[in-house]
Amino acid sequence: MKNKIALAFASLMLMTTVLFAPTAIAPEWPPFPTVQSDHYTVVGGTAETCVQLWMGTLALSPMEWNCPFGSRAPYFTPMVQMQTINFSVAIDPTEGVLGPCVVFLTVPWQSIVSVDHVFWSDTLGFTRVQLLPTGDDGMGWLYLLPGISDVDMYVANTNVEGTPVSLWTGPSPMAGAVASSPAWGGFPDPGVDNMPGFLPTSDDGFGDGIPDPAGSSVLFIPLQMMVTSWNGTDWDLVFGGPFLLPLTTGTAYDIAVAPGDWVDGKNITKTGHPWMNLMDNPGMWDPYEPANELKKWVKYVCAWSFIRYQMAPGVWLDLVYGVSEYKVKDPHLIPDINGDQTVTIADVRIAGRSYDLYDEGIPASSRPGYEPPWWWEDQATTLNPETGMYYGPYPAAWVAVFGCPYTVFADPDFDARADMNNNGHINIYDVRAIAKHYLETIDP
Ligand SMILES: [Ca+2]
Ligand SMILES: [Ca+2]
Ligand SMILES: [Ca+2]
Ligand SMILES: [Ca+2]
Repeated sequence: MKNKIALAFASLMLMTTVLFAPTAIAPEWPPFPTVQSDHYTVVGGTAETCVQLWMGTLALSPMEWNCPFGSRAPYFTPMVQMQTINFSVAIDPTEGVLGPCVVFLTVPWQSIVSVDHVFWSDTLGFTRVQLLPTGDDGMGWLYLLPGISDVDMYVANTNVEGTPVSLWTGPSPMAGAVASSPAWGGFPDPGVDNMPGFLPTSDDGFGDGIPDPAGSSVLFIPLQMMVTSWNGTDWDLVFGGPFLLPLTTGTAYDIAVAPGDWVDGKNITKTGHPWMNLMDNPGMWDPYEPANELKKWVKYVCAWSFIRYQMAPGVWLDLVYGVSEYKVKDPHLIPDINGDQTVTIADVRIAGRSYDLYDEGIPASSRPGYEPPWWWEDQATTLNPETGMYYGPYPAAWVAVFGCPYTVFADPDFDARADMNNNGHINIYDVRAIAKHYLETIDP
């Protein structure tokens, strides 16, 4: 088995080189000029994932709704992920019927900072999951008027004769039709008008049949996932490949259709929130007004999956994921870590409940007195009573050489939302960083 894995990993490394080559996405993307450019930070959010890695007929230990956050709740650490969003002048695709009502968004790839997390995997040992920009810009659509868009994404992902396929599913108006498009780099096809969920044309599978408010939006962020494992001195590439982030301010739903597989039927639903306060001021956005207070915050969500995604000959990945991102514009950034637009005692309490607790995957040397779990020394030969599998594929000799450089499990109740300085430990610094903004609010 060890040799099999080593071989598979070697071919994966070859394969990922190919997969990581940037590919042009959406050549017909409208090149409208940028009139506003703002920096947004993810103040809160979640990422839940179901993962099953296949090597030949060998199904390696699955992770259900807990990866890449192996031993703690799947909250994002605040203030880590960020990006610049460029806003175009408002366009009128209806030639005078509606007036200017669509703004095109561009996310320069150089500005994208995404997930970087270390956790323990029974299969791979200490594992680092990074989501990195591909070299292609993200792109999006923002609808300024109520009722002109239907931006929900209801998708079922399956595998047809070796090829992963995304299908629209109910209540999508195109349930059963293919959703993903090669022309858009695998993202759902926005139709011949190049605008997802734009109702006057209604030429795509976005939506749930209920028109959405002003400030509704779809955003495509092309990322690549890089999974590495710790060999004691460095991170070895395990596998990697494209990671699509199709985001909506509406509802996102995905179900994996993989008869006979562990992930069959796994599904997730997430609900976003339109751009504030465009929602309360439809049509009022003036991109040339320097003092405009609009588009202060937004909640984007994504639900997606890859079924039997081939990472290398004989190696497949089943992956179902749901993501939510609460993005706030920089001048309005406050530690509203529970996402209700005001810093209250509820935010401070999140830090209080987590006080002096440590995250998984932090360097053990930074944690005085840390004792690895009892099975650590014999991880290659000890069966995990919960999974019935060995704790790890690493030879026991590696343990003697490499020691236990990272903590294996998070302390129970560790809550990453409160880790303001992203050091894997909740302490007085974090409490103060939240409390000093007490009662500050984003919405006036
Ligand atoms: Ca369309
Ligand atoms: Ca809708
Ligand atoms: Ca709050
Ligand atoms: Ca901290």
